[in-house]
Amino acid sequence: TDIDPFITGLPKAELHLHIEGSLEPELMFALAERNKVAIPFASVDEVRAAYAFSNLQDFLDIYYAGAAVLCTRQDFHDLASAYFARAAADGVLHAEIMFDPQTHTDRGISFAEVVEGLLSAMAEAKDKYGMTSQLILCFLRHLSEEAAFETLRQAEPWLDRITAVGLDSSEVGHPPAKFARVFAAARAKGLKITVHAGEEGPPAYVYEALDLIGTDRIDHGNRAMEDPVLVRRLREEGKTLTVCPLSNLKLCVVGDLQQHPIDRMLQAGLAATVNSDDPAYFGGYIADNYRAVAEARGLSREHLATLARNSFLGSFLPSEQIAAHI
Ligand code: ES4
Ligand code: ZN
Repeated sequence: TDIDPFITGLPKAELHLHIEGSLEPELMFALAERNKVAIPFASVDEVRAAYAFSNLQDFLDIYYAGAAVLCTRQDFHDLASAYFARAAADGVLHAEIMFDPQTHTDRGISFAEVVEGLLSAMAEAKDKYGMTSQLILCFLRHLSEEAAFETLRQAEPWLDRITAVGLDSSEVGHPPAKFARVFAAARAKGLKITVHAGEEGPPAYVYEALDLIGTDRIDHGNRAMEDPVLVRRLREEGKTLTVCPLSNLKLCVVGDLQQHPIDRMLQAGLAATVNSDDPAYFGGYIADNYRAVAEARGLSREHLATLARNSFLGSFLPSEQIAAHI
């Protein structure tokens, strides 16, 4: 449609992207072959057919199985390199990349292998596309506090190249409070913080992310809309929400995109952004996400420009670089 070039041409930052979630089935097969890792699928078509999820856990089971083909620094480089090419084509000028070290270190892959592969692709993206990027190390919330502390210890030699820490994986039953101490330790090391909250979990988890962790951003935040007091708080604090419409659809956080809250979030004065989450699994990259809500919710170009502007305002870039983008 005629909105496509407008969306692609909008300068955008991607703030919510799991790099392991950008593993396309074709690359999954190529890496399975290269590393002699067995995967429970016979073909690329069979992989795509398995991508029908009824909730977050359904997805996570397949996402962690897919990540098993990632073994070497070259694999992580190739994965991120493919993402950056896709993001550049969508008009992304800055990308904040989440990665899940525990998914790999628990299989015997070293932290160094993961992070060095990502960093080399980030340097390449700067050279090739002029795209800036940052790393967000995510702790898996279904694992223990002690395991998160151990991951933070492993990251120590790279902390000058890691911008932030995040909290992802199975939300319900693993409230932010479980990780308050490890986030305090990360903050003391100068790291920014972003927490998945209110995707499937209740508004209480969003309060915990704010009150017990002091998070800089909320990843998703959909269910905050159930609590008017919380909405007012998020507005007054100018807290960025990294919303992922196609993810919300595929994980049944919303029944259909016509019910997506993105425009109600903007209407409420929230600093909402649009992002792709796990694009290889959810059927689209960032421009697809903008297009999907533009169509389903009838967003104007002004709304789309506000979302894109919010992405830079909510980024972890230094303020002078933010100013240069808006
Ligand atoms: C995730 Cl959509 C989502 N939610 C929580 N954790 C995740 N890890 C990767 N994608
Ligand atoms: Zn996510």
